[in-house]
Amino acid sequence: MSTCLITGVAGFIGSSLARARLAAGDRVRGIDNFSTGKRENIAEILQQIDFRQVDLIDFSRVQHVCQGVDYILHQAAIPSVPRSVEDPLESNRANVDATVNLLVAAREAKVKRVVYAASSSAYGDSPTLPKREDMLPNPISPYAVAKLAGEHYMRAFWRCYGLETVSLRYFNVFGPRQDPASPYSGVLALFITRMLQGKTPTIFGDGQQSRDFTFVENIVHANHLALTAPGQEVAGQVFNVATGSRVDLNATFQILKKLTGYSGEVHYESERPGDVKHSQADLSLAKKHLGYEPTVGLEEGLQQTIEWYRRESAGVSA
Ligand code: UD2
Repeated sequence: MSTCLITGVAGFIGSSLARARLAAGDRVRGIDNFSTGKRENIAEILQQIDFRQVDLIDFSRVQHVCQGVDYILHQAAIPSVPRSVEDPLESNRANVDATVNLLVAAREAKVKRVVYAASSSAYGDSPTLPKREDMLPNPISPYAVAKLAGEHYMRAFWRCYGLETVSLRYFNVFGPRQDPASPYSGVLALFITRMLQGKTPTIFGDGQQSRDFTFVENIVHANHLALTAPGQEVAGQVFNVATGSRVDLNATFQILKKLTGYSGEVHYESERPGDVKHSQADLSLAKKHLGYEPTVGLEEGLQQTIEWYRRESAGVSA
């Protein structure tokens, strides 16, 4: 039985990974500092995991938590482009310093592999679509720079110390348990919860910006493949994880209208600084080396997500 450490386990991606690793028969250790994660995301699995409230900035505690660990799924981060534009120091601490601490501790503890939640934001505003991993990165926000720095550290720890690392560039992940409560929340969590409440969503810019929105189950699947693929296929590498298609925000709003039954309008405000215009993944590399194929498409993922938020709001008000 392997012990898998999940950082950011109380986040919506980390908590989905924890459930999947438990189902796969792993022993799961999870850490979170609750800066963006939520206790309720792990409430129902708390008895099955070894949870520790640890901040990755605290190096001696990170060293301790890595003892006896076979694999790490590193999800802990402070996401959000606009949040990083407002506070680049915070973004750097939580996304870069924390990652370096984890890598040093993982190497000392002889961890077998670290899989890292990298971001599609690394591509920035380069015009070519779809985005391929061999394109020159062009990050345009502090968040994008920080996540890209994490990737480079991953590769450096493979090259310099032989620690097996894999970076998965997630493209705009959404799904159940994603926090809709912050102005920095992902657009789909914000739109769905507002529209279910009959409140007007806001589009920043003209709504023609497009995203490769990826349902969280695809991310869980890719992490499983990244953990189990032979080292010679994946160590030191970066892979896109997405659906391979894109949809603009105006069209997304129309799809959500149909799925939620919302009959109101959308409000437009000026574009956010640091925002990327278009994003879409080329999945050839992930297919070739990980055997990755997306398993859940946009509409099906949206339906599952909407159902989850509906049930949550019914539960909260009951
Ligand atoms: C970036 C990354 C994504 C992930 C994420 C973490 C890109 C292409 N994607 O997502 O992979 O790392 O950061 O935070 O860089 N918007 C509205 N109304 C709202 C909220 C957002 O119009 O109420 C717009 C926003 O301006 C942007 C789009 O929706 O154009 C998506 O925004 P987001 O915050 O959900 O994610 P994004 O693309 O910054």
